[in-house]
Order: sequence, then structure tokens, then C-alpha cells
Amino acid sequence: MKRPKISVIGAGNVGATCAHWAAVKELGDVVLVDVVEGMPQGKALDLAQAMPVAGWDVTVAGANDYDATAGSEVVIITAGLARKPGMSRDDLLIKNTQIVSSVTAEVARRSPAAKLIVVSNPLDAMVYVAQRTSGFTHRNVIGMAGVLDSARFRCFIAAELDVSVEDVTALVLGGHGDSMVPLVRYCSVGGVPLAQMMSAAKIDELVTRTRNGGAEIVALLKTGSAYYAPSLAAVEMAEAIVRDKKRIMPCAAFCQKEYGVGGYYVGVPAKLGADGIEQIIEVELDAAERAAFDASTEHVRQLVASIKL
Ligand code: TXD
Repeated sequence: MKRPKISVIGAGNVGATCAHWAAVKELGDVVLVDVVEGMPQGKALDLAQAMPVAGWDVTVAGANDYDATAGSEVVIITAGLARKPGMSRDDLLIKNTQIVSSVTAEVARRSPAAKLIVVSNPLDAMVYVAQRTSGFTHRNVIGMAGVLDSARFRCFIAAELDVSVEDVTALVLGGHGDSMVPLVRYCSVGGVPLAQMMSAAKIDELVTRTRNGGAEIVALLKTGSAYYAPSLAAVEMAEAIVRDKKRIMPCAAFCQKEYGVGGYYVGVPAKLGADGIEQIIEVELDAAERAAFDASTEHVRQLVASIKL
């Protein structure tokens, strides 16, 4: 059987690390594209030379044009500017709209059946841009944020309780930004609701740290934003698609009637498989959760309204 092709657009911190994780998982042949001359080729060659060490049978290629991406099964879009200290994700809107729409047009022409996983910020707006530009069906264009935000919450919970990260499940909904909605009622540790394991004050503290999870890393790095966890989160989503795993993951998915969103991309739990977003799962929200979700969706609406394509 021919190996699937996974293309990664933008070979910066997130993109190159996506290529790394995809190769580690032997998910398929990887193509890395960037505008910077030589850089994707150099990183791809370095990564390709790690394959014999580990015995992973996939190829890794780098390019400045899009021909090598033709026939991709999944394309991960990470091209764009990253935040610097003091910048919000929304500050990237105008520049990244241009970048994401231009790279999506190149990709879509060569891989009309691909599933697109968008990573560039501001996420919920950029996934909208990618869908509009590609003209792909909504279920084939998906944004990555919730897997990362949930992983951050899980990481903090596991560290606080000194338990395995494997046993902590968490669900973070809404837009990717300060208005994200960690659903504490749906978090559990080995099946036990989080509220039975931790005080309300401590939960609040970890929720706040999760909301600021990206900014905490930006402030420490000073020259860029997080990339190890974001890239693995995107590759987990790619794996669910390539291997038709039908995983339930929080994805930025296009919601029409679902959650009463009315035609925007927001973070919701979804089934991810060979057909992209195969189902959106509507969880029951109490009044406070509903209000937080609606506020988050309203923020996404305002961002999208200011986009000029
Ligand atoms: O949760 C999430 N969704 C995110 C999003 C988590 C982490 C990072 N997030 C966003 O991803 C971040 O705010 C940025 O918008 C993107 C990429 O972040 P990264 O940290 O990888 O940024 P880099 O290292 O600056 O890499 C971006 C690369 C860089 O090499 C540029 O040369 C390239 O994008 N770039 C382009 N490639 C191809 N084509 C065009 N037009 C282009 N413009 C820039």
C-alpha cells in the first residue's frame, strides 16, 4: 500500500516540529514547505537523516513551491506570524489572513481531496479563511486548538494531583483565546469528577493558568510561541484522519445549528476520522457554561466580521 502524504506548510517552529512528530509516528511521507529559501529543504534533509537511526520508513522532503504537496491526504497549515510578548492572537489577523489564504489556494489546487488542519492564529478566524479560500466542504477543514488547550489543562491537573497524565481527561471548548471555556464538570481523573479530587479554588487557579497557557510560554521564550505541544496536537488530529481512528477530540469545527452557533468555526468535541469531522457532539451546558461559550463565540464572530478576503 502506498504511504499517505502529509504536507506541512510553514517550516518554522510549529511546522518543523509537526514534520518531526509525523515522522516519529510513521504517519506517511512528509513534505515541508516554506517561503524562506533553503530552510524547509535543510530541515527536511536533517530529519530524513534521522530516519535510518530510528528505522522509520518515511521520506521527508522540503520545498519552496507546492508541486511536491500534490495528492496530500492531510495538509497542516502553520504558515504565518507568531506572537511576540505583549501581542494577542488577534493582533496577527490581517497579516495571517493574507498568508493563510495564499498558501491555502496553492494547496487546494494540488490536493483537492485533502483534509486541512489549520494551526495559524488567530485560529478560529484562520480556519474560516482556509475553508472560504479552498471551497472545501466544511468537514474537511478543521482547526487545531482544543487538543492543545485540553492538554495544557490535563498537564496542570496531573502535576497538581501527582497522577498520570493518562488518567486525566479534560474538555476545553469555545474559541482559542482568552475566552476559551474549560468545562470543569466534564473533567475527570480515572473516571472520578475533578471536583471530588481538588478544591474549587485550586480548579479556578488551573483554569486561569490554562487560559493563559500560551502567553505564559510566549513570556518565557520572548522570541516566539509554543511549539512542541501545539505540533503534536496537530499531528494527533492528522493521525486520527489518516488512520481513520474516529477519535473524539475538541476541534475547531464548523457549527451551523450545533450549539446554536449559526455558521462559525468554534471549538467543540467532534469525531475525527477518514472523512474529516464525522460528527459534532453536543454536550449539555449549564447556564454559566452556556454564557461563557456564547461570549467566546461572539468574540469569534467579531473577528470573522473584520476579515476582508
Ligand atoms: O493552538 C494553536 N492553534 C497555535 C497556533 C499554537 C501555537 C502557534 N500558533 C500559531 O501558529 C502562531 O501564532 C503562528 O500563527 C503559527 C506558526 O507558529 P510558529 O511558532 O511555527 O511560527 P514561526 O516559527 O514564525 O513559523 C512560521 C513560518 C515561518 O517559517 C515563515 O517563513 C512561514 O511560516 N511563512 C510562510 N510559509 C509559506 N508561505 C508563506 N506565505 C509564509 N509566510 C510565512
